[in-house]
Amino acid sequence: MMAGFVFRLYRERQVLGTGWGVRLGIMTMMAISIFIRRVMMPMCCINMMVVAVSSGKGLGVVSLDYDGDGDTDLYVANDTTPNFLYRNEGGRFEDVGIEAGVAFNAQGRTQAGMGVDVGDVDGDGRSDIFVTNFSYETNAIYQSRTGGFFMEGSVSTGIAGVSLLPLGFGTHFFDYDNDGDLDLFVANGHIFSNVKAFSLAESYLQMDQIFRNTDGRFEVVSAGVEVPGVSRGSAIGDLDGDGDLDLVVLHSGQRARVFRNEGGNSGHWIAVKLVGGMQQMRQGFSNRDGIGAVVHVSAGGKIQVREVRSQSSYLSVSDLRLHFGLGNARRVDRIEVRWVSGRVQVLEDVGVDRVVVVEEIDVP
Ligand SMILES: [Ca+2]
Ligand SMILES: [Ca+2]
Ligand SMILES: [Ca+2]
Ligand SMILES: [Ca+2]
Repeated sequence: MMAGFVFRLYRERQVLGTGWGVRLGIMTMMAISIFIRRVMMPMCCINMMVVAVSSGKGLGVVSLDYDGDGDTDLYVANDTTPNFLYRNEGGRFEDVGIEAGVAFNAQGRTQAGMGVDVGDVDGDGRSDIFVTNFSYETNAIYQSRTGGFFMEGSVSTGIAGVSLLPLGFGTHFFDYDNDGDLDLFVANGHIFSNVKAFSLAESYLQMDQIFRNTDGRFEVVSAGVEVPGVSRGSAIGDLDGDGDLDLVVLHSGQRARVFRNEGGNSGHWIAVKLVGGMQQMRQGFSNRDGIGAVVHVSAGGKIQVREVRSQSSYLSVSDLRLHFGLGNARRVDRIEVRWVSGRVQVLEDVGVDRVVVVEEIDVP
């Protein structure tokens, strides 16, 4: 079905160039810099601690506080081996993927596990996990339940059938229509250029997918991203600053594509940018970008939650600002920021359609 508005393929060009290309180039360099400083360096240390007890074929990785205890845990999507959920135990990490229900699909099988993202798709305040997989595998959505457990719900959410043939890589939970719930993007493309020679139902070039969220169920909509390609990484951000999230998709052997969101800003929105106290080298404060902080936004009778992270999708980094679609809500009742330092800051009665910068301070 049609989405009511579309993403417009703005440019299909080399990443580095002029105009949009320069912005993308800067974004890419910033992303790499952030990834190295905020992810790779900490991950090196983490791996030294956990690799002795777990081995897998990791492709996708994402951080999240899955148990809500205030420290950052890690999820790793593995290729054909059980996925890991590393619970943070005071700086050491223990793999609890199997007992938490996020290691296998609903049939108890391992899958290919490429891209991964985290978001609260059903509004219960707990993070759900999404993983893209190979062709003839469904993409997996691990829905949070109480007690730190998850249920794989690709069938019940409507994702299974339409993800069976495509081979997924990059992915995002994002509220593309600003109506207050998290929709889903999946970048698709096969890894075998000659796949037609042995599988007539498959193709090397595939179309990306937008899934619209309606009360926790997902339906593929025609939103303009259905351009055949060999998609791999993807990133989101409001590139043109008009209040809706745009898309950048990288391709194997092809130019990058920029999809500008045309009409997603019909609903109100707010974006939250965090600046941790370590920006001023203050000991005991949070990292500069607020990575790991959890933000609750209350507006229009709904509470939405996001967590700042610098990695998701597949080999990609998106804008670190947290974007919340607000629908018809004209004010935000409350913004609560829970920093990784343990500090909690609250803003009340905040205007919409703007970027709010929250700097970490000591609150009396
Ligand atoms: Ca935790
Ligand atoms: Ca949830
Ligand atoms: Ca939405
Ligand atoms: Ca935009």
